[in-house]
Amino acid sequence: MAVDLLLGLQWGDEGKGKIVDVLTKNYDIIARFQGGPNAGHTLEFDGIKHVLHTIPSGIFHENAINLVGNGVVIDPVIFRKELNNLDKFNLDYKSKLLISRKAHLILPTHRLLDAASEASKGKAKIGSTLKGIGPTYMDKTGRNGIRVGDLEMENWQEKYRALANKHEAMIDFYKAEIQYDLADMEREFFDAVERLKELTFIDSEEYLYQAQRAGKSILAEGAQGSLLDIDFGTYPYVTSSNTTAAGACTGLGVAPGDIKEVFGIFKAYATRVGSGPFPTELFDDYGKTMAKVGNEFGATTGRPRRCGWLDLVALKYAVRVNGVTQLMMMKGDVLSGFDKLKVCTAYHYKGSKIEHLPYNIEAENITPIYSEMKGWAEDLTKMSSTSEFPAALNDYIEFLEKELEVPIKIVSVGPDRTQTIHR
Ligand code: 2SA
Ligand code: MG
Repeated sequence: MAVDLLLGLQWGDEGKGKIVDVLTKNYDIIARFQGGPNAGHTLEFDGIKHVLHTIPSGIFHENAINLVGNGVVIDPVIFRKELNNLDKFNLDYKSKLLISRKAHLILPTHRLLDAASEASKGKAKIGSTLKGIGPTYMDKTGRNGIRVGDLEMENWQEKYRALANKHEAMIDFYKAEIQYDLADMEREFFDAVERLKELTFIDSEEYLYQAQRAGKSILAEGAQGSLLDIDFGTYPYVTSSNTTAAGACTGLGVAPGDIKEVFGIFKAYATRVGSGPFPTELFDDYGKTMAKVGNEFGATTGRPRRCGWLDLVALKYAVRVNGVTQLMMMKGDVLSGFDKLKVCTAYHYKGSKIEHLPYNIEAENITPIYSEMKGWAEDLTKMSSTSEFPAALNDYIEFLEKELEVPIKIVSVGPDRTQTIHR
């Protein structure tokens, strides 16, 4: 059996959590392969909204195994909170939530380093989620990190102490004015580690290999979005992992040839949370309406998200880098009532028109070139089949398919599981 991938094609918050939840019935295993509790994956069903950060979005299905892969970074404190939330729903997750031994741990001092680094950057800050993501991946690539498998060793606390001491010296180096009580944070951390240890740690690459041999189907769930990829995103305003398709190979240990479908998920408009370039960003009433109707606030930090028109230059780039085979368009319902819609199809860049994403997409270099389209007035949220779609929505979808050269197979018309229309 093959591995399918589901990835965000913009700056995150495309609706990956919702679609993974919808697709889980088709899979035996749902696996996260990168990122950590910076992610906020929102699922809605039976009138309840759930936000997951580290735990894969298949957890609410009885039969699916949910795997936190080696490419993920785990904060035991946040993980425990997520488990406590699941407890409220009497969910028996113990047998179906597995953790890779090779996943790295976010320590309390990683969070402090994230805060100190951001404070030291002033206006140039990344706008990170302050969850310690960057410093944890730095320790991973710097070969200093502590992994889940270390928790099974006798001496892991010595390793912890040595690393935390080093971090404290680094925090001093930043001279950042951050207030903290490390002893308190550590108490919370060590408590939470005990909870984490109640779960099953596995050699996940071996597990996935055997699962594939046994004919099991696997869905890899991306976090953040392609434009936040450490290599292909709008560097340095990116996250610290590979959010693109290749990240699933390194973050799970699956072979490139085993990947079959690549589901690319995008919003019918664009949003970004945190700093960094955003060529189609809107500061007018259209943008404000998107933010308000779309309820555009960070699911992890609560920060307001910046909103703008759909950027096809950036979207094409993401489709190509990921090898997307099927597209899913989210939040078309938010655009109901717009008298017109704009889609960016090219950029004016240093005096000429270009149709690819250049090295530097800072606002001063780029003016988006738009195609204007008709909007639709109809409320989409109660629709259950494409036959109900207004003509202007069909035109919008067909225009995007033609430009992107990939079919749009799902159109989401609201946050609930049931508001999902297959084409
Ligand atoms: P970090 O914390 O080091 O990964 O931040 C680096 C940049 O990556 C952005 N980032 C995100 N962008 C959108 N959604 C994310 N998850 C949360 C959500 C974000 C939130 O679902 O809403 O609640 O604010 C996410 N995670 C990281 C981040 O904004 C920085 O630009
Ligand atoms: Mg999100």
